[in-house]
Amino acid sequence: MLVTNDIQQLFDDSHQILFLTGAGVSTLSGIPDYRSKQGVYQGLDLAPEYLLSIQAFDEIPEIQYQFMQDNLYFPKAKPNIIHQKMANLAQAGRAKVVTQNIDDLDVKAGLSDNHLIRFHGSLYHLYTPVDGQAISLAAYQKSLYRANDQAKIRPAITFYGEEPYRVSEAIDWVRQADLIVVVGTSLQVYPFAGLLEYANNQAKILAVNLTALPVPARVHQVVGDARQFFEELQI
Ligand code: CNA
Repeated sequence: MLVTNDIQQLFDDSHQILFLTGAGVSTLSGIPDYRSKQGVYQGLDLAPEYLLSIQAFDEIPEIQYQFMQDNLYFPKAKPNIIHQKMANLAQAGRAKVVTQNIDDLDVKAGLSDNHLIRFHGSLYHLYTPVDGQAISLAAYQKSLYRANDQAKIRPAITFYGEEPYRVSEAIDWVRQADLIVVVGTSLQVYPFAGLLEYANNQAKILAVNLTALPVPARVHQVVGDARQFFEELQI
């Protein structure tokens, strides 16, 4: 049992719930995370922080493109019970979500920008930086380069070395929350990992993750499977 009576009570009593999520909410949908034992970062020849950097997009774009095609793109993946329950609560006006995920599964579960911040963008928004033109996924899957002029295509994700999206809005959402629930993230990537510093003194903070996290003492940690947690949670 991961959801104790006290935890259920916390959800029942809260009006402004904020979920801060990472790759662990999508593993159940068949998308690997980065840092687990089966994660994408295992066995790489290049440092992942370089491979997924803006510098690598400039210097080794074809290697980066192949890596992303092979490891990050899962266009057929479907949202799971975690995305669904977060979306239900958001649609009832009781929750918002700030995610590091770039897989669009929260959008597929029904969330839109007024309840969702995709802090690291989306793999499925593609464009040519040279002129900002939108490119289809089908075209990008065929080639890194636009057919008519060979302009380089990129996804609108936050590469290492770039700024995340909607940072000040995310900070406001953290400040306004009375319950913050961190789910499925190793909290290794900044500035996302620093968002908790903006939590209101009265806010309650929960972290649900397979492994224990380096978080302040005020955070109540639930070490376990997020799927089980959301199955047990009555929301
Ligand atoms: P991470 O560093 O790979 O951490 C994931 C965490 O989730 C780990 O601590 C795991 O133990 C935990 N975890 C995995 N499965 C479960 C589960 N079922 N229940 C509970 N916990 C679980 O990934 P982060 O999200 O922390 O790192 C941030 C990066 C990863 C962001 O820039 C993302 O864009 C990027 N990423 C995104 C996706 C995606 O969009 N689905 C996939 C892989 C990586």
